[in-house]
Amino acid sequence: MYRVFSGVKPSGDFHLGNYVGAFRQWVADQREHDAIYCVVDLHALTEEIDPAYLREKTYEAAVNLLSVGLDPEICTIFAQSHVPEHPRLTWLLECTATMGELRRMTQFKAKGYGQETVRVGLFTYPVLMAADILLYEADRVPVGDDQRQHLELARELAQRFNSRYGQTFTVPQAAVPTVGARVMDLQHPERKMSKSVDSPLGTIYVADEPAEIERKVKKAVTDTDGEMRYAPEEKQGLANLLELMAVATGETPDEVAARYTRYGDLKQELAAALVELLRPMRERRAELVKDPATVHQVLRAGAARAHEIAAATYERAAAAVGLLGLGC
Ligand code: AQP
Repeated sequence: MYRVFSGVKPSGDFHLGNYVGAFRQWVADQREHDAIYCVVDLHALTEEIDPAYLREKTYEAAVNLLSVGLDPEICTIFAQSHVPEHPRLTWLLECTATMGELRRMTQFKAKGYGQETVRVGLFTYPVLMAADILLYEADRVPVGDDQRQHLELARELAQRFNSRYGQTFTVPQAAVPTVGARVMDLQHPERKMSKSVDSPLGTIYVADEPAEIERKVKKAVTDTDGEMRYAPEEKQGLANLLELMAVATGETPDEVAARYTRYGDLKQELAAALVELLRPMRERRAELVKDPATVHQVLRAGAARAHEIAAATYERAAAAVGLLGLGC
C-alpha cells in the first residue's frame, strides 16, 4: 500500500483551484492508499497574518477537509503545528539545502525576491515543505502544478541526505492531475486562482452560494474572437472554462469545446455544473459547523497518529547526522 501525503495552507478561504487541483485527488486516494493530510498552519506564518484569523482558518480548514469527503476513519487529518517534528526535521534539511537552490524557487521569486523586509520563512518554507513530506515516508504527493518545483526540491534533499548519511528517507513522487492542475483566476486568466490574492470576482470559493458561482462564471473573462476551441496558450480564459467543464463531466477539454458554439451557453452550463460539484460540500459543511467537538477530536486523533510516524523518522534522521540521542 502506498503512503500518500499532502497539505493545505490555512491562509484564507479554500477555492475551486484547491478542490480541483488537490482535494478531488485526496478523496480518491484515501480509499486505496494510506493517506495523510495536513493543515500546514506553520506555512501561513511566512506572510503577515492576523493570529485570530489564522486560528479561525485552521479550524475551518479541518471542517472543509471533512466536507470535501475525507473520512477520518480511513485517512489521517491533522494540523502541522501539533506535531513538533516538522520544525525539527526542517533544521536538519536546512543544513542539507543550499542558498542557490532556494533562490531558484519561482514562488519566492514572485513574492519576495530582492526585498530586504521579506521574512526568512518565506525563503526557507520549501524546506519546511520537504520536511512535511519526508517525515511521513510518502511515496506519492498529490499537488497542483504550482507545487511541482517544491516537490522536486523535496526529492533532491531526500536523495542528497540519503547519499551523505545512509538510507533514511523515501524519495516521493509528485502526482499532478492531467486536467485542472492549474485553475486560473476567472478575471485574470494569466494567473492561478489563489486564496491570498484579492480577486473576489475571479475566485470561486468552495463555500460560495449558487448565485455567487453563477455570477462569477457569467462575468468570467474570455476573448473577443468568439471561436470555440481549446487553446491554452492563445485563449487562456476560455481554456480555463473548458478545463473546468471537463473536470465536472469527465470529458477532455476538446470534447467539451466540440459540444458548444457560444461562450454564453458554455458559461451557463458550467455554472450549473460547478454548483452541483460543490453542493455536497456545502451541505456537509453546514452540518459540521454545528459540531466543533467532532472536528477537534479528528484533529487530536490525527495528530497522535501523525506524531507516531513523524517521531520515528525524525529520530532516524537525527541519529544519521550524528546527534546524540537521549538513550545515548
Ligand atoms: N489555482 C490552483 N489550481 C490547481 N491547484 C491549486 N492549488 C492551489 N491553487 C491551485 C493546490 O491546492 C493545494 C493546496 O494549496 P495551498 O492552499 O496550500 O497553497 P497554494 O498552492 O499556495 O494555494 P493558494 O491558494 O495560492 O494559497 P496562497 O495564495 O496563500 O499562496 C496544493 O496542492 C496546490 O497545488
